[in-house]
Amino acid sequence: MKGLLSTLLFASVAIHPAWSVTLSVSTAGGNASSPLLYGYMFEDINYSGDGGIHGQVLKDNGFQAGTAATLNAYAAVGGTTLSIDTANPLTTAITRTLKVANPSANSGTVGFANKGYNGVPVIAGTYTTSFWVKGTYSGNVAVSLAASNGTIYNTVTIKVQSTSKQFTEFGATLPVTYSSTALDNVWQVTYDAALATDSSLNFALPQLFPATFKGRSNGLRADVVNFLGDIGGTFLRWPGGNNLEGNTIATRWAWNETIGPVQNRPGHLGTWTYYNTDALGLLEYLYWTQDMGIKNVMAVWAGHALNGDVVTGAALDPYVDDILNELEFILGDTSTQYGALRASYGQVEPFTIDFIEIGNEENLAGGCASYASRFTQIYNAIHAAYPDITIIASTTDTACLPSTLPAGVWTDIHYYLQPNQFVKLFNEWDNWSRDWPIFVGEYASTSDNSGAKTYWSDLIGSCSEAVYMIGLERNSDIVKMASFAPLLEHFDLAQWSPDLFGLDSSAGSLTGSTSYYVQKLFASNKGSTIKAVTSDSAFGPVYWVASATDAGTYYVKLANYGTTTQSVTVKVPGASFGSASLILLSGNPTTSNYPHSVSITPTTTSVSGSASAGYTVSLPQYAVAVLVLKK
Ligand SMILES: *[C@@H]1O[C@H](CO)[C@@H](O)[C@H](O)[C@H]1NC(C)=O
Ligand SMILES: *[C@@H]1O[C@H](CO)[C@@H](O)[C@H](O)[C@H]1NC(C)=O
Ligand SMILES: *[C@@H]1O[C@H](CO)[C@@H](O)[C@H](O)[C@H]1NC(C)=O
Ligand SMILES: *[C@@H]1O[C@H](CO)[C@@H](O)[C@H](O)[C@H]1NC(C)=O
Ligand SMILES: *[C@H]1O[C@H](CO)[C@@H](O)[C@H](O)[C@H]1NC(C)=O
Repeated sequence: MKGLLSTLLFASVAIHPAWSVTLSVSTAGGNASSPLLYGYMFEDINYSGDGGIHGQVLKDNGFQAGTAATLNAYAAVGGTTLSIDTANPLTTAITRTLKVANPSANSGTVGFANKGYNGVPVIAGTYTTSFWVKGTYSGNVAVSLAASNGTIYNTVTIKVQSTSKQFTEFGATLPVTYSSTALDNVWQVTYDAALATDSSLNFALPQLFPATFKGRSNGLRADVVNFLGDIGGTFLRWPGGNNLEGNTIATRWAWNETIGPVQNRPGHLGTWTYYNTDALGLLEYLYWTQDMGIKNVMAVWAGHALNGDVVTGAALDPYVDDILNELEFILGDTSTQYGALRASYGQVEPFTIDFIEIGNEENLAGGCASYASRFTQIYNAIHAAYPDITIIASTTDTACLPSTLPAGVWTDIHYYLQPNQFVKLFNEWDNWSRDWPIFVGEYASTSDNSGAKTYWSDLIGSCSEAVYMIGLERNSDIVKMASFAPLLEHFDLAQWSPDLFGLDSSAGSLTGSTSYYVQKLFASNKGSTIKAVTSDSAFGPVYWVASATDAGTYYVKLANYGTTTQSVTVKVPGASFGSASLILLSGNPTTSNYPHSVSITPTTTSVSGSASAGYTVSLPQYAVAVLVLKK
């Protein structure tokens, strides 16, 4: 029954008779389009934070998970014996360190390696590296990037004078001149065993960073942020997602455990089955958005964990206070307790927060019944202290919301669907109350039309997202923001697929899915006003939206959700343009991009024609395109 239904749905789309469409774009009037429409959603999932966008590339560097398996990220060099030592903690947060016992001969070049997240990236550029060591040693220590067969790519020598009394930190920059496509490169520390008068040395919290974005210490990978920024999004929703909520109240994302020197951050078990080091913490998120010049949509914990536990009424008060402390840390001046704490970490100037989302998907996992009261309690506290911040409720479901939403509140809705389901939602917002602003905080086509889970987006799925996004943009007077999710995955360590883009440890592995290119096409080519369009046929299989900038550039977005090529003619009566170009994403409908195998990317061609006679373009099956008309 299910199979028959999806066949019928598919057929109804595929046999549409139109082979050509003529659109006429009005130059007059139009609604203002939300300037923030296309942005990003981020949480640490599929190693998108640790092992992904965060710059630190050594795995289990603080043994935070506390399991024996964390030793698997390490390898002995020169016959040493490695063990996890709890008797020599670095700090009260980093309680486990690596004991490196010399071989019995107590001579030779010895040490240990860290294998990173399925390999350490070796990409030409300047790395920074550091480690703590305890134990008596006086002499040189070499820190290298090496192939798994022992071939050294680059080395830096550090003079180390350490004692058995305490941990001392050593660091260096490491210029890397070679890029490697291998997936099993390592970072390694080697030294002369004869110079270690103790039979072992303890190493703690080793760190390795490729070039970071804007050169920040404990920063983000510059290559990953640049790849993200290429999309052209306007905001970042963080730190979750389910990873904000926690599987239990105890494992929620707790802002105050993610700040300060990394050796003071204990990390926590994230929602997505692995331990987060929290080296990507509150300040790192704020630098991320500040350095990219995008807005914060910060989510705060709303008294509900994924196991269904909720905290309400007076019991919620301490958590509301905690949110106010968090906001004081971010926004307070240095005369405040938490503003002063921020300054003590090197950031004197307060940050800017424009949007706060209260919880995540509070309609789910037993959160609905209590959300109205939890939302109201948290809203009242934040709004009283920060009336200019726009507050977002994490569901549009009226059953879970206060009967009257306070003026100015936006609501968030999420969709993980099959392609045909997205196409059916094309006009979802057409009749929505114009007084009720919408944030589509997560969406992605995650399975094909038979229901089979997609591993990595193909053109059919991405085209269906484009159809849905055209519906969003047509309604972007009230659809204020939208963000695809999840954002990023480490290809070898993913817990959820598909994601927007991904990487592995090899050079050149950053890979945009077909959906990445749809996001980029849409975010990078948008006007400030939505223009009325008349046409000689109804929507489907071709969908469109037109917008114009104040300077008079017109963008006509097009998607062909069908199996036959469509000819589309676009006229803009009364206008005239000096150039017309088509940015087209097309290819085999069921093809996906993979690392080192990217076959579907946009192409740009110029289009002949005129505003009055029209510009005619050809849209292959499942193509997504933007016609750009410039004065
Ligand atoms: C070791 O691996 C590197 C990198 O893959 C390679 O260039 C080199 O030829 C290998 N050396 C040996 C001896 O196999
Ligand atoms: C963080 O705040 C919680 C209260 O929400 C408190 O129990 C905990 O001790 C704080 N952690 C640190 C490191 O200050
Ligand atoms: C929106 O309202 C119009 C006019 O009442 C109606 O024709 C149309 O079907 C509605 N669209 C949706 C998607 O409900
Ligand atoms: C502007 O918004 C109204 C709904 O408030 C809608 O009816 C109209 O079609 C929109 N105009 C354009 C050009 O999108
Ligand atoms: C991504 O993570 C989820 C949640 O941990 C897991 O269920 C899924 O199998 C993972 N996906 C892949 C492709 O590894």
